Amino acid sequence: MKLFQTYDSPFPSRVRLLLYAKGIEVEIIHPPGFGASEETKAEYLKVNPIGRVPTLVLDDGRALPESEVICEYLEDAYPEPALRPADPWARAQMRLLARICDFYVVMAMVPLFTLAGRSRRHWEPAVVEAAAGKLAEALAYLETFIGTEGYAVGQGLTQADGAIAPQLVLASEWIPSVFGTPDPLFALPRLAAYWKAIQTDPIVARILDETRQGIVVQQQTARDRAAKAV
Ligand SMILES: N[C@@H](CCC(=O)N[C@@H](CS)C(=O)NCC(=O)O)C(=O)O
Repeated sequence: MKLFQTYDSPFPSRVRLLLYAKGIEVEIIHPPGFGASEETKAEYLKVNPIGRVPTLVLDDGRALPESEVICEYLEDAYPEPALRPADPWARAQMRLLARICDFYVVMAMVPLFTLAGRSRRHWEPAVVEAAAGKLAEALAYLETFIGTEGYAVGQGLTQADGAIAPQLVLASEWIPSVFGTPDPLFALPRLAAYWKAIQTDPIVARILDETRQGIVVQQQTARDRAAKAV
């Protein structure tokens, strides 16, 4: 199998968590037209018409986009070890936490991703403040539902940890460092305790390391491109 992905994005990280936990080997491919490349995305759109990462491509060529759908496929195709709780309520909590990330946390960060790609003179403080406020609201939803036993749900790794942890790198590390805003986790003690605990899980630690390094590479590439364009 092949995984088209980039290391800075939280969505493929969520898929890699399952791959690592289940010991599934895949070929990792940086899609043409993403980040380091000058190519357009035309070639990649033939693989995934949505044009986003990740995409899982099976050995027979069938391609599956969308991180949540890929995770569910991997769970069905490679059930052991399970990263989906057996208990229906716990399973619903896992899906709820992942959905909060996809629908509210990421959406709150989008204006900041957009600003970060533009020169600082376009960074209107009101836009930054509004986005930081929306992000704090979205993280407060996670605060309500997050588990208190070291993992997002129950006492073991689930798909929810893959959805949440890479987004907390962006929300709690990258955004404060780039925009000088306070760490939103200061006001969210349960989520802060979760964040501290989950980083001690070796598989989560691995995807977080990869995410942090991916962000550094992506930022350097953006700076190099901006310098070339001047
Ligand atoms: N709903 C999608 C979201 C994927 C997504 O938005 N990926 C971003 C990177 S974070 C992307 O590929 N954006 C297009 C681009 O960077 O050109 C999923 O869960 O896979």
